[in-house]
Amino acid sequence: MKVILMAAALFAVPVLHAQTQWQLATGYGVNTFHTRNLVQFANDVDQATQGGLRIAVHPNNTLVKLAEIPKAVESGKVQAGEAIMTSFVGEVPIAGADAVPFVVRTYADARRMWQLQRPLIDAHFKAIGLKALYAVAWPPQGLFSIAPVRSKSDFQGTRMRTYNPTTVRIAELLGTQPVDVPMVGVHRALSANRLDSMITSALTGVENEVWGKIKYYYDINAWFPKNIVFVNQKAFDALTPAMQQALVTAAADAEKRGWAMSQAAAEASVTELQHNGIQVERVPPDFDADLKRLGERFSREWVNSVGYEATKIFIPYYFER
Ligand code: PCA
Repeated sequence: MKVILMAAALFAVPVLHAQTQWQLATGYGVNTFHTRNLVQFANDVDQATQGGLRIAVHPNNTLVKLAEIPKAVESGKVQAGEAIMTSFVGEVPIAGADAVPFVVRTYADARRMWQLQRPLIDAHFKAIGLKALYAVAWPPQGLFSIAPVRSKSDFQGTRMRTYNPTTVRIAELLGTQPVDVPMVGVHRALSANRLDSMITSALTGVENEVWGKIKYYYDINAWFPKNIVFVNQKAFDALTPAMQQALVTAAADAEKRGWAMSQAAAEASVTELQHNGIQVERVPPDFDADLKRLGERFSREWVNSVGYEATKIFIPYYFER
């Protein structure tokens, strides 16, 4: 008995402070670079707080489905989440800025857009009880198709995979039928002949091994959507100041690391599509002009729906370089 008590006392020594355990839900798969980055972020927090704050990452929609993650964190059902920023547009219209087509064309511009968007996101998130930690861009969005695409009319009577309000509106403007499919379900939807085309990153094409069905990838470089990692503000406020600081520092590191991972994946994945027999092409000039017109129309609609705040991003973005 004495021995057991001594052993218990020995084990008790390292626990100097109470441990906080958080659940973090994400809608993306384990192997996606966003999730790998997130797991490293959680490990960094664990180390920096000496196990004081443990974040359990639940990938692949297992804890909460992607579309429901914002509300689940707002209500405190889970303490933290990662979602594509456009899943907030219903509550925070400015969150859609990074999915307006043909505005951001490079990673440098995507970073600039995030710098302009961040103060607005911080303010809106505060109002809904959230704290933004970091955001990382997906690689640029291109057009995948089973059949060659030469003009807008090729989309008539076809089905396009969508993943957010922007892709739904684009599908409508192209005259194709939107089919909502989560990223992790693209392979299955293609195998079941439910899709003819989709706009997403080359990386998402690679991770879903789309080459069985998809024959063409058009590098239209349409936009750079971002994922955002956020926590319930009350859960954050309940941490000790040292833990809060550790979390914010680890988030800044994760943001830096994530953008570098994204850029590396962007280049590698286009090559990988080619290696697997997908033709990587440019769209014909006439169709390109149609796409740009469609993008302009989308921008006008977006500015109109967001109102004055849109100018706080677009005016400095375009005129204060
Ligand atoms: N992949 C995700 C979002 C953007 C991207 O490149 C998806 O297709 O759902």
